Amino acid sequence: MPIKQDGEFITFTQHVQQRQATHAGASGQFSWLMSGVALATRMIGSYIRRAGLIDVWGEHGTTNVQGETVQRLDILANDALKKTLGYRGNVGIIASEEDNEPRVLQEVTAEDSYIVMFDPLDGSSNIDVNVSVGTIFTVFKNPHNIPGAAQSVLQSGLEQVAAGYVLYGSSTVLVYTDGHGVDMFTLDPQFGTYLLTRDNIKMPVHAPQYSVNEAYSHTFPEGYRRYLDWVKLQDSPVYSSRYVGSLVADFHRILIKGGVFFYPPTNKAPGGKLRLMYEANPLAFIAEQAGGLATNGKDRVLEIKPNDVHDRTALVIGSKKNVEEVHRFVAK
Ligand code: AHM
Ligand code: MG
Repeated sequence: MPIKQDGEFITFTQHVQQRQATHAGASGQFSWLMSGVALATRMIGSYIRRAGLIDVWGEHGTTNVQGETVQRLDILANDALKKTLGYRGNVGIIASEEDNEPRVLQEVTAEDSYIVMFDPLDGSSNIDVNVSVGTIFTVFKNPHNIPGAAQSVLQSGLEQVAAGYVLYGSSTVLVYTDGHGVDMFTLDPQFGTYLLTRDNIKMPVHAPQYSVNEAYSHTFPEGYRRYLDWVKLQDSPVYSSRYVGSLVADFHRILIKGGVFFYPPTNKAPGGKLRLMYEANPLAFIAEQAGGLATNGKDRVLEIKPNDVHDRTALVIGSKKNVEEVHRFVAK
């Protein structure tokens, strides 16, 4: 129930609590955890809004485990999440794009302890130029029978308990699923809280739009190149392309308006560029919950078995019929 004229509203934390209340024996720990994620993203959003005024722009002078240049805002965003979740007693393990290894925050023995994985600031190339960036997160149960954080995090996307992202755009929105549909919350800057603005979002089944970094197309596998030839010949409807270069922004547009995003294998990234655990999986969970599809060009993303927390994957994600169109060329 989005905000009504009479001023009735639901905050993100209320929403999570209400959902939890329907689970028998729920302890409230999960909503405490999610309120930590929400708080961290408000902190990150505030750094981004003030970038240029406070000294946070530019490179940090280091590279991460994946060999990418780390931006100063990447570090601030990572720290905001780690510190906030560190105070939530039910987070056993966290894993981040910016850290080499999953980190055990605390040895939690309670049954309802969780693993949280995130890309603290997605869309690094857009940080310094006022283009939308985002935070992506996903939550798994912490399996107590598996020794070692590195092994505990290697669960397929089907095991996700909840996932979401925050898009720091012209407004700040939090999109969230707990496996019972997709809901969207908008940050009210005056209240400093996320309010429900759209519930049970369903993606259009098809839209004449595609999103890809076409400059690399000469290095894509042949099927993707044939799709790109085909799509330009369509005249009813004519397709258009949109590519922000921040996955969260490109995906969000598709969630609302439909279409397809794909990042195929390239010469530079033969296994795909995007990270399975904290980029593809959470967005795949949301896409499917909204009636869309997400694959690696062949297989369902959510069924891929990870070998490493930083595994990469090719990604084709979006409206059901658009993904099927890409598959007609690619999945052979
Ligand atoms: P990042 O997590 O280091 O920001 O990298 C992921 C980003 C995605 O947001 C985006 O879809 C993609 O990289 C853009 O890559 P490219 O610049 O190769 O098109
Ligand atoms: Mg990213």
